[in-house]
Amino acid sequence: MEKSTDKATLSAIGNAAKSGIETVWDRYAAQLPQCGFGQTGLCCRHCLQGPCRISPFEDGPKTGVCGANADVMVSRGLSRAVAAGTASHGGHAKHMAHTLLKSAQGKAPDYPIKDEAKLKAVAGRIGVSTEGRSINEIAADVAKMALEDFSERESPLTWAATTVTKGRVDTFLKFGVVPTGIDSSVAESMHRTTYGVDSDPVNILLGAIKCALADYSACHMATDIADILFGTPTPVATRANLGVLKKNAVNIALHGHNPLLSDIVTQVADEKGLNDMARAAGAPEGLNIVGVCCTGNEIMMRHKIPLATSSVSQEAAILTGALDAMVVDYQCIMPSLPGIAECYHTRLITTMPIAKIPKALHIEFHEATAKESARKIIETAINAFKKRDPNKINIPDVSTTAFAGFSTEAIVAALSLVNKEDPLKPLIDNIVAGNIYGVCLFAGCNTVKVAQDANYIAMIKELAKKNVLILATGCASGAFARQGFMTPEATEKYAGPGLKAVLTAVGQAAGLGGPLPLVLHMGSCVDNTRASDVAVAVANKLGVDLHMLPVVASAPEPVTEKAVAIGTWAVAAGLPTHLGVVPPVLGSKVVTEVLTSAAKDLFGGYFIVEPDPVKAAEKLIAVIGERRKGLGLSA
Ligand code: NFS
Ligand code: SF4
Repeated sequence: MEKSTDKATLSAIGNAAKSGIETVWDRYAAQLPQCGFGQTGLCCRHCLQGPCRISPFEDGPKTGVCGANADVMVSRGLSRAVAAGTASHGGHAKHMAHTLLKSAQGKAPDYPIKDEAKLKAVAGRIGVSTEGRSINEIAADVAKMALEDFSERESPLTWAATTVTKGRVDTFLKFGVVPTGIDSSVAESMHRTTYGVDSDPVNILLGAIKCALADYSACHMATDIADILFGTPTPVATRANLGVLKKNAVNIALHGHNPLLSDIVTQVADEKGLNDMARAAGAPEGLNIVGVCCTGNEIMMRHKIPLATSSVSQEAAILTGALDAMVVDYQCIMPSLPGIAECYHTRLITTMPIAKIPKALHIEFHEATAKESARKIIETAINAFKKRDPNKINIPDVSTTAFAGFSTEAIVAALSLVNKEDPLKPLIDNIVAGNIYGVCLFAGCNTVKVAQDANYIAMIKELAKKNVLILATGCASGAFARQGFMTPEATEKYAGPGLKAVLTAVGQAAGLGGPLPLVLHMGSCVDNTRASDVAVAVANKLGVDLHMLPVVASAPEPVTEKAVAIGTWAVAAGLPTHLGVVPPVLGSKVVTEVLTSAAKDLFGGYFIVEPDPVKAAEKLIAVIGERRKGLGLSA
């Protein structure tokens, strides 16, 4: 089994093997073969009469004890995955909304409003008046409206209704999938999938879509508030991969999701006193902050913080022996981390009351005293540095340049250098002319089930050659960053002639003296909504709906329930959405059919499940061709 295509990761895993330390790949091997019932979605533990399993063979049971058949089991399982994903993005967004409110009320002095223009733009969109009002008054109203989106309300969610096309709202209303509360959608999903409630698989799936649209709303809200509090990203050049760790610095990795933690630690790490303290401890280069996973994307875009690694290779950062502290908040943090940290001097620091791990050091992070908590965290890292074992240090000398920070606003700003009056026009004209054949948004994670990054690399080469514009978020960004695809050189090397010409024209107008990078880094997973914002703007300008655009999405190496939720809303938004790993649905013909085919009739979007990356790229190119034909463009 090939573990990774990335040299740095392989080097770090090599360190682990030499020292007898188990990694995620060893634990995966120990699980094989994985259970066939689970893989196909044919097991249920939703009540105490279970667990029940359905036999895929002729002679075994065809229902669980209560009578639930394969379609019910599979649809309920999928629906609960979407609900869990929504709960996660909802928790993240709510945390941001509460902090924005505290900021406006003067109760969170370390979170001043950094981007007033974004605040006013969001306020204008959701109907909060800005005329003659102070920034804090506006912020308080925006935060209150955000918080109102969490519980059951009579009207559609503000963050859904104000951010999609009119056509989408009509479609969602028609099929009864308009969410009326983020948390209440999660609760409703749990209710309808518990023992003896919804037993109609299609109805259960529509419920899952409704919940996924609540997930979309939460993601959009999280992005909006992150920009308000920390600034809307603009393009920056930084570096990616484990080689960004420094032998002569106190290395601190920030891992998890919410910039409420990582942005503050990054800000505090600039303080002279703390850097002097690091130097006094024996680290001539002071403090070196690096990112891991989505929070790494957040600080990469806003502060040029290098991205050490992401997703499936998170353990590798510790395995370099040079990481002094890994600081985490919530989501995608492997429970294995403290066990690995224990083999080194590394301190694993948890910060959130809902996310503790035995053997980690817990330093609780409070918004009211954010910088104080951040200082304590950094001091802990400096103290850990003193205990480094030089014999265990093995930092792979592998890193590459990566351009990041292409927010919607930054993309529009770059395009307006080409056409000031009508920034979207150059983009649309080039799509119409076929210089840009279509757009593919890469999202999601890395999984042990695929050699790390292999699917990303194979797919992007095929798509770029065919002039497909590539956007990326989340750990898809991490993959492209460390593999060197977020550079102008990659554009030169891999882009087809039309795409290269467009990226070069925009890059030159922006004063880069060369093309834009081959992959536009749009941020973390919640920032998938930045990509949908661009699609919505284009659709509105063309006077068509999202399901007609030559835009597709792909999660070639997905892992989490959050990825399932995002994939589901991408389908509801009208995007053909590729998955490179088969989700646990094959046990139900009905569910498989709805997701890969019937969904198209309802929403225009549908899932394309294809583990072979080259075939997947071919399928996406064919779909883009169909969409182009539908718009009367050359295919
Ligand atoms: Ni997205 Fe980000 Fe990464 Fe996957 Fe996890 S960090 S929120 S879920 S693993 S892309
Ligand atoms: Fe079995 Fe039905 Fe209970 Fe599920 S809900 S465990 S299928 S009896």
